Amino acid sequence: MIQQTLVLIKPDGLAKSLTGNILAKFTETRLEIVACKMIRVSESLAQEHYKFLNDKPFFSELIKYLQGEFHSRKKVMAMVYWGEDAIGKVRQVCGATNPEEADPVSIRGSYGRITTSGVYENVIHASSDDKEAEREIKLWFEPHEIIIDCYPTKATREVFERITWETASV
Ligand code: IDP
Ligand code: MG
Repeated sequence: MIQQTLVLIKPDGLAKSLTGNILAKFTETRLEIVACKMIRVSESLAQEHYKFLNDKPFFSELIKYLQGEFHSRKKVMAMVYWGEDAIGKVRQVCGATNPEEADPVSIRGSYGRITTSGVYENVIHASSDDKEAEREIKLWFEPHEIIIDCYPTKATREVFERITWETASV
């Protein structure tokens, strides 16, 4: 089945300069990147992303972690991978949630760690099923940021202010 899935390179993966290594590991899936951007993650976005874990004892640390509070740069790289069985293939390369238990050749097994305060710094996020992928992709991306039509869209007419370049390109 053709699927799309959300992948986030979390702040630890970016702070450790692992983007190239992570993308290289994903090339073996032969999936296609159909969207990609760098994001400063707000508290509300982090809380919405992980809302199903909000009763866990590690929730507040997890929100700080995703926002980059424990790393020098507050940023996350968000991507959509697309292709045959994308969700399972990406999860396979990603590895288990606990980096100590993850397959050592997986991304989390190779690069993840558990901090002394118990945060699983597991380098990346990957959607775990179709429903989660749809919710997460729609949370992190607008339709125009994705180069394929993965979910139905509708035209809207809204009036709002936006920031633009002060001068034209030369
Ligand atoms: P997943 O990322 O493999 O889908 P989830 O259960 O959805 O795992 O958990 C989301 C994130 O919450 C994990 O990636 C990890 O960063 C963190 N997390 C999950 N379980 C624990 C835990 O027991 N201790 C600390 N952090 C955890
Ligand atoms: Mg999950």
